[in-house]
Amino acid sequence: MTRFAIYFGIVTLFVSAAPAAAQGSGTPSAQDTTHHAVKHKTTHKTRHRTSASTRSSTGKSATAKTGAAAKDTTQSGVASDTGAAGGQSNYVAWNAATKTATLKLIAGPFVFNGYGGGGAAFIVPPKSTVVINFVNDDGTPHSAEIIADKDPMPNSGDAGDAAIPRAFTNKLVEGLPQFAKDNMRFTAPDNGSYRIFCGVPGHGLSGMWIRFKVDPSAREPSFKVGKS
Ligand SMILES: [Cu+2]
Repeated sequence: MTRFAIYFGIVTLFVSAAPAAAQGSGTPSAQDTTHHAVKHKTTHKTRHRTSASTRSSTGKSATAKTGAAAKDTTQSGVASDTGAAGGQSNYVAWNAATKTATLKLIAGPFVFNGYGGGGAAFIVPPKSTVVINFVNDDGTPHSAEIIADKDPMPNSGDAGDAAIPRAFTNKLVEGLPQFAKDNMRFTAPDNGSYRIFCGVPGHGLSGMWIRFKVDPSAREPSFKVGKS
């Protein structure tokens, strides 16, 4: 008797829940449709990137992953300095012996090192070894990729479309979470103008990009503020 009552209760529950579910998914609003389209595109791109992501996972040290959240005082200290125009040396280091130009690239809310919309440029000598140490200092996921300096800017990152081989961070489309780090390392070409942009969908178009230039007349790297 009680068993029947429970069974009857479950059946009633299913029957009453069914029309509500059908109603919910049966008539999607226009907003829902676009949202789904974006989601689909994102997952597709992410899947597309997985083969390329092996580059980052092999090149990355374990400390970059685990130590990121624990100690980040240096990064946040520099990040608070981003408003100051004179803070170039905080971001750039140069090893003349190995011709290695290192940039600290701090992702903030739609900015890199406090600048967006091409408002700053990382300039390096030709054929230098470039190391870009990316850290996300923001609550929103971000990434970085070096792309061609041309419009229209793509909506999202694509490792296969990087203007320089290996010049992109891990989780290019998904974005690296807050305090996560990744390093990219590549050899600069002879010359050229590029953009460092965030590959998370919509971020680059919202202004999250700065310039990257290989200048044949440069003797050492610099981080120059101002549109160029
Ligand atoms: Cu971003």
